Amino acid sequence: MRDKNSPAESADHARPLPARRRFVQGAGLLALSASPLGALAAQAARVSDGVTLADGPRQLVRYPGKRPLVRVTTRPPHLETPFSAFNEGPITANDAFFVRYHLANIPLSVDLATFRLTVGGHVDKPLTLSLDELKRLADPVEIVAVNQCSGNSRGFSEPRVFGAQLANGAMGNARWTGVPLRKVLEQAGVKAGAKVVTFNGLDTPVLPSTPDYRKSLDIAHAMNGEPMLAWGMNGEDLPLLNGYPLKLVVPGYFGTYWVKHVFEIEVLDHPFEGHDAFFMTTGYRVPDNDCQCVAPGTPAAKTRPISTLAVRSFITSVGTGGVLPAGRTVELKGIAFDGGSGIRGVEVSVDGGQNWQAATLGQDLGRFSFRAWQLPVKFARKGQAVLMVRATSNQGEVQPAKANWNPAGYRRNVIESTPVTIA
Ligand SMILES: Nc1nc2c(c(=O)[nH]1)N[C@H]1C(S)=C(S)[C@@H](COP(=O)(O)O)O[C@H]1N2
Ligand SMILES: [Mo]
Repeated sequence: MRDKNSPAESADHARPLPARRRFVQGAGLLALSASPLGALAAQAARVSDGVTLADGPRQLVRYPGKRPLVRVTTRPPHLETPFSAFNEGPITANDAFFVRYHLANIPLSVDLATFRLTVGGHVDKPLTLSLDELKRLADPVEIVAVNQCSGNSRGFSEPRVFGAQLANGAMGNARWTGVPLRKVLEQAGVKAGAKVVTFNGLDTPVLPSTPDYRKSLDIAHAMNGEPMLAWGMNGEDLPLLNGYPLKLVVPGYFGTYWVKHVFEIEVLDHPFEGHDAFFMTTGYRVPDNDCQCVAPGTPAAKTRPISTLAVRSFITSVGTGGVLPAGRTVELKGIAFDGGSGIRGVEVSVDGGQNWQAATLGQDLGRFSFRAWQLPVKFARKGQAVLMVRATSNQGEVQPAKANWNPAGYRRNVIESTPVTIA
């Protein structure tokens, strides 16, 4: 078994984090006595990602196989990518990729000698496959696709909403390697009358009253060739915390469908209902209208399961409160993405939205990927400036100037504003 899944390293999951935090802060204090200002800055950089939501500054924590990530919760692990990682390029490194779990009993190691994927239910020939057998079932395919949590950026919702208070780091873009789900279902022989396909991962609830984490796709979607059973991420095995050894990749759809440690697939000839359908029938639902939004602070009368990503864009080369020089050219850089039509254009404003300039798009890694963009700008005067960025998708979807609101804070995609100082 590989090192990163060894029980010794995995035991880190259970190590009480306050001790680690005391250590980091203690180290900062030691250095502080040597060089007050420099050390203060360094300490802040180590313990926080620089984002302060209503809960206060957010701390960085270290998990196996990961660089320091932003701690949202520890039981279960819920970790955000520090936003600076998105400036490293359109592919998110495996050790920087965010982590989301709903259930605290997560696998601390997976043994490929015993791991089996089963495919059953409304099929002619139920399958039980080792990972090697799955890898041989069809020619492997690759796709670059964004995995974004439905609640990414929820912490900016106004009025504030229930749920993990996330900034913008609950997303990532990777090259996934696997086999199309369709090939696997064809092998099992889906019977006439099939309606939905359900997916279950190895993590389990702590209490019987907590529903298991299961998701479903309509049979047509499951069979359309896009969803993939992936074992590879950026040319390596999946990191344990991102679903080793196998995860469902659903290009263009929110991360909630990307079931990690998937080991059980069931075809149903009836709707997916009951206790363990909670995350389809109760959770992860949006207002059933075009904007998937309601008047801020009001409930939604009718809902439907969340589905595709909304068009979004970010500046990655400078953050809120950043300092840029006056009088010389500065290269602004960032990323844009949508639910799978691809990015047609990105425009940038350096004067709070009065004038917009077209950015140059970077390499096209596919319609489900982050698309890099860049734009040289020059600030004539010193002072304050508000940078803004807005993307348009190939299907003509544009980001809204005013944030859409819904009770769960899902699918935020307002045009981002970044106040900076020109000095
Ligand atoms: N088994 C399992 N898969 C899961 C979840 C989970 O709790 N358990 N959470 C989902 C949600 S809501 C998100 S946003 C993504 C996050 O993927 P990542 O942790 O690999 O970044 O995993 C999805 N798959
Ligand atoms: Mo999520």
